[in-house]
Amino acid sequence: MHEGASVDDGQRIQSARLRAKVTGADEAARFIAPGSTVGMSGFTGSGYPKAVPTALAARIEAEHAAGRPFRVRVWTGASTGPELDGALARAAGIEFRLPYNSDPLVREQINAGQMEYFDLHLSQVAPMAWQGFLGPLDTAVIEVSGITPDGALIPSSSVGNNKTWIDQARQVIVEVNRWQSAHLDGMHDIYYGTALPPHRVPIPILRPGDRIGEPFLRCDPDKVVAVVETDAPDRNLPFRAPDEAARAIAGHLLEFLRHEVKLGRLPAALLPIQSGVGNIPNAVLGGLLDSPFERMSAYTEVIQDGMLDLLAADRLSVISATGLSLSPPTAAAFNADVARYRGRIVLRPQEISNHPEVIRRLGCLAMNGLIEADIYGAVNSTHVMGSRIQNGIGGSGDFARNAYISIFMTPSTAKEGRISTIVPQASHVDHIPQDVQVIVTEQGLADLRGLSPKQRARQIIERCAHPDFRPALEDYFERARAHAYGQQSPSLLTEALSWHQRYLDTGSMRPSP
Ligand code: 0RQ
Repeated sequence: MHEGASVDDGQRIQSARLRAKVTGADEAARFIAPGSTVGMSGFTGSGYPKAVPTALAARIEAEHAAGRPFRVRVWTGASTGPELDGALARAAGIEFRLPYNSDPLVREQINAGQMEYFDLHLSQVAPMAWQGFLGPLDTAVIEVSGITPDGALIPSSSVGNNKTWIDQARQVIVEVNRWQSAHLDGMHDIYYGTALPPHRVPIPILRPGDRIGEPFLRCDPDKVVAVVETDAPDRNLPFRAPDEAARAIAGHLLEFLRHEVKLGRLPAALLPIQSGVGNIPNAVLGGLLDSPFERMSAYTEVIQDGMLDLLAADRLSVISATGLSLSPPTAAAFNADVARYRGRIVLRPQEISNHPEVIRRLGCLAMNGLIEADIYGAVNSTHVMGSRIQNGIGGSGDFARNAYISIFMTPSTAKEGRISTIVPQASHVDHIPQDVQVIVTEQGLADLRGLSPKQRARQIIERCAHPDFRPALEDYFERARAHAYGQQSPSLLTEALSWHQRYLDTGSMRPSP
């Protein structure tokens, strides 16, 4: 705890100077001009502003109704919530967005060509903003849980790119959300030591729980043009109970980790784990709860329900992340009992939670989902049928390339069995085979470390592909071996993407009977 830091629940805004700037969301939204760039807080459905974006969307709709164009460029940490991405998209108010999105309407507009979307590694967003490639930032809209007497901002349930947005923006709008626990202070670690080359210095994190920064966001009070009070929950979707496939994937993965420990290739407490979002990663975390591994740690992006359960059960000793991503009941339970986790959760800027240097130094075990993998182990995490964006690369690239072991997991089929997630050639590549060491489906686990491309193909087809698609993959591979231009990674150029085309033509990748 930092002396004098904890906000009194009755008075979240302890700075008289900033209290004088309290205003309504509609008034605050008026500071945002058409065509301007807005840096919003928020990471995987947590800590995003709720009132100002909704008010901005209403203003945009009114302007459109009056025949006046009004769109903004939106930068965030990662995905946000319906009051931000959903509302602005419904108002047709987003011209350009970065970096990671999971809102269905935004996805639809990107895929319809109505919105430009720049999908980049999450660790690179802040450095790229500093490098000047993204252009100037006009307004930062940042949710916090409180304001200290001297005007420092106490972050809420995520940190994301908030430090950079506040530093770079010409003006700042602050939302103080009473729904967030008044006791989050001290959980954040805001590092002010980043610099661009040639002035860059090592990030001094040696263990996941190391604190290297400050608990609050610095913010020049003169830049704050409005403070808006809110009382609204982070809106994340509840997790599905793990189905049979998720449980099987978790089982294969835990067996693999036990085996690695037995061979002395991993310590008994494993190495710091990173887990992606979604139902399968959550099922794996659930499996870890019943596993023999003790005193584990996590160096990851988001804390989802399964991670918090591991922390509550003392199986995890510490978690470093940039945000929470909790289902509504778990978020309510967390808010009611934040003290229980004090000292064991560190929330950092995403530039640090996902920093390749730290991930490589700590030796993270990266576990992420995928859309499809090909027989050589190239992974597509982002584009359905090669061109339609699902979410974005998020932090999967930061972790996959730099992990000690990079693991990808997926059910072996999608869309009620009409799609094989193991294909002759990935229709889009986010992770090259060198960044993909283990692939797990409910069918089994392929350990690809040390294998040549042809050896990888045999493992992936045999261990990971669904039996309904395995013979066709074997047949493709054998014919590619016989007829390809070269024998390092044999492929048949006119056939490699034919499975995808068949899906587009017939609604199924299954070979015609
Ligand atoms: O479609 O929504 O219409 O039902 O894709 O798939 O099975 O619900 O899987 O939620 O775990 O997401 C890769 C998208 C997996 C995610 C991805 C369809 C499927 C469904 C979603 P519906 P599921 P998940 C940390 C790390 C990149 C970012 C990342 C992701 C929908 O893991 O976004 O890892 N990863 N970040 O039916 C056509 C296929 C398909 C397919 C699945 N082969 N072809 N459709 N689907 N496979 C977090 C952050 O970075 C913030």
